Amino acid sequence: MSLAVSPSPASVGASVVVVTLLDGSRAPVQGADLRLHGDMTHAGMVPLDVALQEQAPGTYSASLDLSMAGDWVLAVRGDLSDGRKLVREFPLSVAPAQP
Ligand SMILES: [Cu+2]
Repeated sequence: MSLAVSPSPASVGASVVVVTLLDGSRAPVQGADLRLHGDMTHAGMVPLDVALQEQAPGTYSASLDLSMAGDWVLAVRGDLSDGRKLVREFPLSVAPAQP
């Protein structure tokens, strides 16, 4: 699984996250039910929780509003169509809003 955020590098504001899911032979994994949970590494933030929509085979995306600069952790959790579960965390450093 890989995760990309645009704009890149990430900054405060509207962003798009794209998760690419490939199997062991690098074929796209279709039909997964994926959610993204975003939280910061300090206490007291309201976390983000969004569903990722499959845009193309094995490519899932969602819009995010990154509300604060600093260190985030984006956790992707999901159920694959064969019943397996998936959890993976991606650290993300978010810069202040760009002018
Ligand atoms: Cu914060």
